[in-house]
Amino acid sequence: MIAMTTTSEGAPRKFQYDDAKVADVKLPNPLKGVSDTADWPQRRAEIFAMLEDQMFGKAPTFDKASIKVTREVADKSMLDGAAILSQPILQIAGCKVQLMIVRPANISGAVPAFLGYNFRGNHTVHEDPAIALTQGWVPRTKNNTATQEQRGLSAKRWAINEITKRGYALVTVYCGDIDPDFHDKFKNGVHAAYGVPAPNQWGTIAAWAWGLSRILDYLVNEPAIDAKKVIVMGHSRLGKTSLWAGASDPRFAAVISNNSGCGGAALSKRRFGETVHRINSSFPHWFCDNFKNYNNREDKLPFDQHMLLALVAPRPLYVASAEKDLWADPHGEFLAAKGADPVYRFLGTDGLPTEDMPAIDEPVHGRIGYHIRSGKHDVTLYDWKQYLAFADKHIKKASN
Ligand code: GTR
Repeated sequence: MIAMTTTSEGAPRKFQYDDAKVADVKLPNPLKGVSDTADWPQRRAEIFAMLEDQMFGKAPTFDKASIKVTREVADKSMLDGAAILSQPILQIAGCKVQLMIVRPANISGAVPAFLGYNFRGNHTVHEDPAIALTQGWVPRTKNNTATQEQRGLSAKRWAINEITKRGYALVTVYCGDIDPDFHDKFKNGVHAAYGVPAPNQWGTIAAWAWGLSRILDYLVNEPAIDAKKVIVMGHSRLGKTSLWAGASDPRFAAVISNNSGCGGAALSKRRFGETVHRINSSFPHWFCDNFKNYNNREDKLPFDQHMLLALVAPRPLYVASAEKDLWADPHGEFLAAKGADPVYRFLGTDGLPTEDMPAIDEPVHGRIGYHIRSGKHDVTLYDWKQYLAFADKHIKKASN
């Protein structure tokens, strides 16, 4: 089936949803020129430089000593006493970044954590009225302003009870605190402090990823969090972000991509579902301008997304798809994980322990984890249960 739809520019486009019609794509070899593990750091740097220059854009260096931390409210008990909520505010490059940290109340030492952005404000993650209402621009709301009615709106996407019960903290931040998700030619968010980016400099996804590293700069000094065990997680556009954060910053202990699709875990060269041209037209601010050179020219890309995944190696990596999320190309997400597997194996791990795409709701949890869940584009309790089992296996039980 080929479905017709329109881009935000109004141009009608055809999108491929029939796997049988997708040509077998030839993927660049991530291990090109590598014969010994000692060769990998140089090859890794080459791959990183390609993705940075041609896709995400280079982010500025940052002096972490310039982060100022304030607290407007004291820590507070949450989840009927089972958890503690703290909400430090970080001043980063002129932006006020409000953290929401929920940690288990029964553990006094530092705990491993999941770090991930939310789409519409910390107050949407749980209905607790103590959670600060987001102050900046918010999408899909009246006057782009957060309101009390939105409390807990996205709670289903955040398994806070399960996360804290299992001995992990959740650290979440509204992505718009770092860069609001609309194209204003880079006048707002952290871009404002650095000027309009050159064609090879950071778009919004790279800015969000950079923001996650700044938050990690802070977490290193946060006694409640074991900063060596921070798992960066994101859904959809924020899954593209978690992958680039994990690729850019080796301090992230593990990386989770939930339904990240085009520009995330899905192979671009397959042109299945969302394409490079479409994503660059609908969201011209997400990637650097150089990426637009590949609009309708995916065959010319010197890399594909399996190489983004390989940049996480040998750290634990989880790629999750959803059966009905064809726009994100579940099969292409699996094939990218499979394409990263040789690097994981080369570096001495079990990689992705399956040749063939697993059946629906049958996860595999090697050093690369993968599942395709029944249902649509979303983050569900099922997804979180897999991430927790994966984190228990690869992060919690691992020694520092
Ligand atoms: C869609 C976009 C996808 C995905 C998604 C999301 O509109 O085409 O690439 O990122 O948004 O973030 O929910």
